[in-house]
Amino acid sequence: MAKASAATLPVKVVGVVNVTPDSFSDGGRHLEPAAALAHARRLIAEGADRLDIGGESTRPGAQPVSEGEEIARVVPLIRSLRAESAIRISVDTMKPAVARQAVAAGATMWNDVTALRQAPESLATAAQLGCDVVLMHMQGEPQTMQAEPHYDDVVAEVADFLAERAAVAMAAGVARERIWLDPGVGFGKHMIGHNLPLLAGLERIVGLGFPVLLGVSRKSFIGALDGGGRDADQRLGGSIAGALWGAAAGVAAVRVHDVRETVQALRVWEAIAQAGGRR
Ligand code: HH2
Repeated sequence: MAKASAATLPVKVVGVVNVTPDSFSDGGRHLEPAAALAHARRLIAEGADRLDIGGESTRPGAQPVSEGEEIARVVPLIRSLRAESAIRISVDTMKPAVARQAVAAGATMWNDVTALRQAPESLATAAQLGCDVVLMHMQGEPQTMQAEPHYDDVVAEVADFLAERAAVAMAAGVARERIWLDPGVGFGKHMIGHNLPLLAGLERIVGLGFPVLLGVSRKSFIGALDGGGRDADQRLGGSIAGALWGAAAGVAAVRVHDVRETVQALRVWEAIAQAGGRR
C-alpha cells in the first residue's frame, strides 16, 4: 500500500442513508421516515462528517422512481436533520428537480452518479444552486451498465471522462472549488477486471486536482474476492480495506455504510502516520 502523507489525511467519512425499498445493501431498512431519521442520527453519533441521502437505488434492475416519490422520500428527512443537526448533507440523485428541493431543504452537496448528464438542465441547475457537486464516472446506464462493460485502459478512460466533465461543469458556471470527482467503482465496470485496476490507479484520479469521493463500501467485488456469495452486509472487512486503500491514494472522502468501523480504522491509520512523522 502506498504510504500515508500529510496531504492525504484526515479522510472524511460520508455515511450512506438509503431511503429506498431496493438498495443493494440496505434496501427497505430505512424506507419509513422514522427509521430513516433514526439511521441518520445513528450515523451522526458514530462520527460521520457528512450524510449522503438517496431516494432511488442505482443498482442494475432497480425500479425507477418518479420525481415526486423521490422528493417525498428524501426532502422531509433532510429538513428534519437540518432542524436538529449541523451535519453536512449530500443528496444522491440523478434528477435536477430533486437536487433543487434537497438544497432548499438544507443539503449542501449534489451527488450525481451521471455526472450531470441525466437531464438537459442538470448543468445549469448545479451552477445555479451553487452547492458542491460530485461528478461520478459510469459507463452506460444503471439498468444495463453491468451487461458488457468495456475499456482499453480503465484508469485513463475514467480519468479523461472526469476531467472532461469537470471542464464541462465549469464552462456551464459551476465553480471549480465546488467540484468533487468519483471514479464510480462498480458502475459499468467488470467486478474484478475493471474495479481492481481502477482502484490500483486511483492516484491518477486524485492527481486531477479535485477532491475525490470513493465509494467501495459493501460492493460486489468484495464478495467476489471473498469466495463469492457473501451478502452485502458481510463485506465489512473488504469495505474497510477499500477505504484505507483510498486514504493511501489521497482521496478526500469515503462513502460508507458502516461509519463507526470506518472511522475507527481511519483514526488508527492517522495515528500511526502521525507517530511515524508522516503528518
Ligand atoms: N455508490 C452507490 C450509490 N451512489 N454515489 C457515488 N458518488 N459513489 C458511489 O460509489 C455510489 C454512489 C451504490 O451504493 P448504495 O447507495 O448503497 O446502493 P443503491 O444505489 O442500490 O442505493
